[in-house]
Amino acid sequence: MATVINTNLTTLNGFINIQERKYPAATGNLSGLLRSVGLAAKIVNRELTMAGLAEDMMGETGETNVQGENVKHMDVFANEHFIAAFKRGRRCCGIVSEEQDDMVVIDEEGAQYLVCIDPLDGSSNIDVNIPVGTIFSIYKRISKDCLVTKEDFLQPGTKQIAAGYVIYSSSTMIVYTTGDGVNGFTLDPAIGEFCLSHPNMQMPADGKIVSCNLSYKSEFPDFIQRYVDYSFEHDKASQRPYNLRYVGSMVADIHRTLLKGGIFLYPPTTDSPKGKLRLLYECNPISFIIEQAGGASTNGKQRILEMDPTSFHERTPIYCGSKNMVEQMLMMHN
Ligand code: P6P
Repeated sequence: MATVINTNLTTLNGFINIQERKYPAATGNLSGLLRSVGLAAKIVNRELTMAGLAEDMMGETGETNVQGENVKHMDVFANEHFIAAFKRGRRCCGIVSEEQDDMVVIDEEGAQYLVCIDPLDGSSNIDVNIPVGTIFSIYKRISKDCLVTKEDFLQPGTKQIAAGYVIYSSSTMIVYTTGDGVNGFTLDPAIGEFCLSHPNMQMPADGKIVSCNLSYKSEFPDFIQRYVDYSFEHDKASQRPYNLRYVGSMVADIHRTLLKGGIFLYPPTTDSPKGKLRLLYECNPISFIIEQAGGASTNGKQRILEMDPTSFHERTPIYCGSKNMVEQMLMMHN
């Protein structure tokens, strides 16, 4: 019997080309920027898989970043390689990174796109081999005939052109959206390509998983405490108590929520009265993906995507996931 050869391999670059052809006005610049993400993700992935063997890649640099967090060697590595990839790709006019106090201005004639990025989120988990991620958000600049400005980065999340994350785990994946659904690509290290593995990802409207750091429960707003108590009551008809699953690495918790349904909660706490997670390069990109996959994402008062940012590193509470679970939670508020 003839060998059946599976040739319908869709690589990330092939998919980007297909998507680009859907838009006759496309210049190919966004495609080039997305390819830069793919390249940098492969470089970071290679280093992460060997970090335990390269003595100078584990642990901390001894510095603290603008967030006041201890900087890990891999944070610096990821930050430098994503910035270098965007500069080499020549489609980017500016970058806001979790690892940089101020914006990175790139004097690239004609470049229309800017990137907000968390190069390596959850890096405190690297030394114990817990999944970590890169989170990115792409906007079109609004300023003209000048270098990129602060206002270019302070657009609401609804203006995002694209957003995505890389999850470095048992397999390494890129999950992203350009506003036309969400697609997931798994890295095949043997051929060095991200291959389409999760086309048109849709989040279940209902879920049975709650994801939050319960050690802060007594500090949560009342409505969140009520919702958490509701989630863990025994009620067979509504399949409660829900399961508690919390990795403590946002991309890992969000990826599970996207695939299995559930709700992810990071409310304000005493240490983080405005919430811990950053609006520009964590909550906005994650919220764009979640809404594109049919879920919901709110700060308790409004859609995360409708918030008007006022500073590069501002934080926000975030409650996101399965649409019906988020609605149930908001009912506790009202
Ligand atoms: P906590 C990792 O440090 C991070 O920024 C996110 O990836 C994660 O969701 C959150 O913080 C975990 O915070 O306070 O529960 O350790």
